[in-house]
Amino acid sequence: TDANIMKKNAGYYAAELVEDGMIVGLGTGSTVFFAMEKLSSMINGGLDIVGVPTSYQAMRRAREYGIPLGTLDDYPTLDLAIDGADQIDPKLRMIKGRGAAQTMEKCVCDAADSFIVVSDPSKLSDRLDAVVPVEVIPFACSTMMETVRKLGGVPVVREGVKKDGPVITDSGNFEIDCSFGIIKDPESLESRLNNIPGVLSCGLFTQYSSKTRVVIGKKNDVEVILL
Ligand code: DER
Repeated sequence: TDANIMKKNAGYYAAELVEDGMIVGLGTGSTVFFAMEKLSSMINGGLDIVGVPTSYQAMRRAREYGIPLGTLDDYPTLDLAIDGADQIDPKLRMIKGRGAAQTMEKCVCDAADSFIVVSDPSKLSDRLDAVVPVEVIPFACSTMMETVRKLGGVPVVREGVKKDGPVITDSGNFEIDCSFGIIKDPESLESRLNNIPGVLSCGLFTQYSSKTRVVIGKKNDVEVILL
């Protein structure tokens, strides 16, 4: 499909930014998979890298592609992190977490010198108004949802599709999808959500714009946006 062609163009372009000897954060989601596919053939061609996966799924897929893996524990700082996003505004602030992996994705993004976001035109928006996923320990879930309501949000526990009951994240917690409508001050909303007791992370990524390059896959090429 056209969407896959655009994702593939973005992913392949991002992979070609990876240099020999780099430690590379590997994000979660369908677009990053194309970057992994390209890295796999570059590794067959002699590229020597270590990948740090952001989820069980990213780890599994990287293994299938033969990408040597390490952990954030082994490599506390990374050269590059390649990840996807759900919504990106003109200041390169973004919302992530559709895949319920944003907690470890944010750790890997934070550890990286440079953040490469692989996406397609559908992710770009003049303002942030997408659902904000928030990972919370089950113990605190109901109280946290009350606090989200007081912040003007509508919280919904993310339910499994092939599992009865809530989605359980790779860290064993719940993911709460919070709708706020148009988010006028994403920085302060991110810190308010982060500070709710029991919350591990939220999908607002507003602190990384200066080290971010957004690669927008198009049908025949890519557009790279940076501040
Ligand atoms: O969950 C995430 O944060 C993923 O990166 C997601 O936002 C992007 O997934 P996609 O590349 O399949 O759209």
